[in-house]
Amino acid sequence: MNLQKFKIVSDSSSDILTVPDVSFSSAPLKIITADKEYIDDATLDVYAMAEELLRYKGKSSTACPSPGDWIAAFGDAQYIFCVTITSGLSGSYNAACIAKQQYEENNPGKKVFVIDSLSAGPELCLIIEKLREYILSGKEFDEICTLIPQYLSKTGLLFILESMRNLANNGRVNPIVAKAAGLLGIRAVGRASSKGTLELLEKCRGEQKAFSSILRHLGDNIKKVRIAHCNNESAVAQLSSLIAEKFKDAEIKIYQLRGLCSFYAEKGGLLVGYETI
Ligand code: X90
Repeated sequence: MNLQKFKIVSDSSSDILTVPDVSFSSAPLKIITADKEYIDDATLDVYAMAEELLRYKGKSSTACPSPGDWIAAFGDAQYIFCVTITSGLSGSYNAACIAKQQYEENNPGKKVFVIDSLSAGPELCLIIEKLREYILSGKEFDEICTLIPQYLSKTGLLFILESMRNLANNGRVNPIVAKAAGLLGIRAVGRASSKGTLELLEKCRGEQKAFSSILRHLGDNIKKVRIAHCNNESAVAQLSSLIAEKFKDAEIKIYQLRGLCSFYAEKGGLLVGYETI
């Protein structure tokens, strides 16, 4: 096996900055307000950004990587796995496909496999972990290209949001649906649909009801869980112990969302990526 031949690349919606043992680059998205532009890279103070955005009442938007940004992230690797945020809500996947075409044309023999996660955050994290596992176990590029779409059929994303203001203001969710999460104490529980769009499952009064809803929607056969939060340490700790209680053998990891997901999930938001057996 020649490890150096492989590289994993994702946009910053994966919240991942490094991958142990495997070459990795992140293509940052941008969060834009009238006052400033936040670049979602390793230097961004995500906690501070989420607090600032909470007070900010003006217009804000986001921008995905351009094909040129993606090509810069590819570097000069021979075999690249490129994981993007859902094409249902972002132009990132399209830009990555254009970048792939250019990169392969300009570098005969080099190959890029673009993976539309149809999701965001922790589900991308699981996909990237699986790619790493395949690469380290010595699988060939073509074999991994066949295996990874099969893996995607076993993963999913659930979420709990306290506000959908930024999602609605940027046309990523129907404003009527967004209202559900706008009321004090109401949590919107939802999932990434099979088309990679946001699907509301339940409106829950209070955090505990939202946790029960997540446990119910996780089903019965959970192997791995990745929970990411936007400035909500206490909720993430509670949810993770409830999941650990129900799924004794599940491997659970928790972490803080980075910029793009924090912008859309907003303060308090929780994203739950899972892998079923
Ligand atoms: O500017 C861009 O191209 C980025 C647009 C991204 C829009 C959606 C980001 C969602 C982040 C929020 C809750 C999870 C929803 C998942 C639905 C697939 C996370």
